[in-house]
Amino acid sequence: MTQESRFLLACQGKAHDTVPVWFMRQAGRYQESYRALRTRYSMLELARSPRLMRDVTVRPVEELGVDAAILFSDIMVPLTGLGLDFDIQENVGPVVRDPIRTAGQVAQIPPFRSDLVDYVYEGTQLTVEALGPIPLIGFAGAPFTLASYLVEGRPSRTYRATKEMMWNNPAVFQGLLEVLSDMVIEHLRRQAGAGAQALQVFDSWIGAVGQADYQRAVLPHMMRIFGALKDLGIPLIYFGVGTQHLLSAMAATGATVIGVDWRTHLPEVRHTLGAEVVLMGNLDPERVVAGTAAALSGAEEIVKQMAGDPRYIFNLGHGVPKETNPEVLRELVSRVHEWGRLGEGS
Ligand code: 1CP
Repeated sequence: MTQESRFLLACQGKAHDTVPVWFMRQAGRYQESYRALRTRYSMLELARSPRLMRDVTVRPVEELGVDAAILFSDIMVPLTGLGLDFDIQENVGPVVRDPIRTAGQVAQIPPFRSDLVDYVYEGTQLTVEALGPIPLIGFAGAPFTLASYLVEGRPSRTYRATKEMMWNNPAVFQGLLEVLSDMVIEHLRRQAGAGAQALQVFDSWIGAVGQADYQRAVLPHMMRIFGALKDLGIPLIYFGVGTQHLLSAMAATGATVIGVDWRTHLPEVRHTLGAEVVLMGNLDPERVVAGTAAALSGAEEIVKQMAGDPRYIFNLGHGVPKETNPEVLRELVSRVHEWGRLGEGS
């Protein structure tokens, strides 16, 4: 009998041996193996090759001993299936050739053609085969976070053009979130069809939106997305940064797991959201850059507060920074497993 994954058991609130751990951006620049590959291939070349995708996805599992893998891709990748042109620029991030600002541009976006990104699903299948008992998390960007890149044209910290569209052209903004939501649903369903055992929706920049605007302009789309994935019967993770004011609404979307950043106190989030929802987080990513002592002291505090909670998964509060020493992450994984065992009931 194969050992059941502690990550999947925690997602279901079922008994498991210790606190599961994985890291957002566990594949990336902090790894020597990734930097070596990037001298030969661009980020998008890696993400468009099923075999390279598989190799990059599997490596952190081998190197760190984490309990889940996340598909190596990017939230921008499926936009190809909407006929939208973008690039991932060195030290910048996603850049969109023709930022979307008008009703005409939104009306011209064709329905999502998942066959144009079949390499994602082929890579998913290859990766699941290679991972064996370790589950694979498929993912997509959430409509607001995707819209922020499409409307701004590049990474932004104010989201000014996106918010202007939300307030000044609500019908256009709603139309855009609608086509993006359709894409997200289909893209995630195809990853599940190819074997992904859990799905995560990254709404990284949603924390910039106020509570009332979230309820009015974004929440209906998120409810539609999670509602449309429910019949898959696999864990659905919803993550954002700076979301303290949105957590109750996020938990009402139908997501099984809520990922929270380092600003929140997890026992307080548990108290607010109740016992049913699975919580994931939330070590300050800067702690792993600061070194082993800072990482372990922060993690020990979190794990000792949450161990014994059957619906808890350890992660950082956001992605692994590229300046991280992999040795710190390796040590972190083994200590979280050790502390998590102490707290588990039975
Ligand atoms: O090689 C490179 O150039 C490295 C940069 C890089 C990497 C490693 C980008 C450009 N994307 C990725 C891979 C990636 N992106 C993964 C798989 C790796 C893993 O997690 O193990 C995932 C899940 C993403 C998702 C993603 N892309 C998000 C959501 C997660 C998050 O970090 O908030 C976002 C916001 C993006 C956009 C993006 N792509 C790349 C960068 C540098 C950014 C952020 C730009 C910004 O600051 O706005």
